[in-house]
Amino acid sequence: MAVSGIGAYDPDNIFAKILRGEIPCKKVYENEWALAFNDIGPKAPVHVLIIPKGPYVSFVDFSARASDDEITGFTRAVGHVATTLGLNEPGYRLIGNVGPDSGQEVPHFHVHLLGGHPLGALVS
Ligand code: IU
Repeated sequence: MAVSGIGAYDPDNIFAKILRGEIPCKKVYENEWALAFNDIGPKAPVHVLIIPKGPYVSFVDFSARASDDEITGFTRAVGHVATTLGLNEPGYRLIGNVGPDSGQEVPHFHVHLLGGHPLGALVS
C-alpha cells in the first residue's frame, strides 16, 4: 500500500503514462530503475525530472517501500544526469515535492534537477 498524504498510487497519472510509452517525453537518460526527461515547463535552463520506474506516489512512499536496488538505481540515475549535463562544478538544485503543502501536482515520485544558471536562495 502506498505511504503518502496524497492517497493511493494512481496508475493513470501522467508519469505512469510516460513510463508505459503512451505519452512521449524528451528523454535525457534511462536505466533499469529510473527515467529522466526534460520538464515540459522548464523553470531554469536545465530542468530535468527524474522518476523511478516503480509505482511510488512521493518520496515518503519511495523511501518506505522501494527495494535497496531501486533506491540505489534511482539515486545513481540522478547523479549520472547531473554529471553528464556538466552541472557538478557550477552546481544545481534537487527538489522533491511531497503532498499538498509542497504543491506536488503529479502523484508519481519525481525529483526536479534544476541548473544552468545561478538559482538564487530558496524562498518560502
Ligand atoms: P510537481 O513537483 O508535481 O509540482 O511537478 C510536476 C512537474 O511536471 C511540473 O514541473 C510540470 O511542468 C511537469 N510536467 C511535465 O513535465 N510534463 C507533463 O506532461 C506534466 C507536467 I501534466
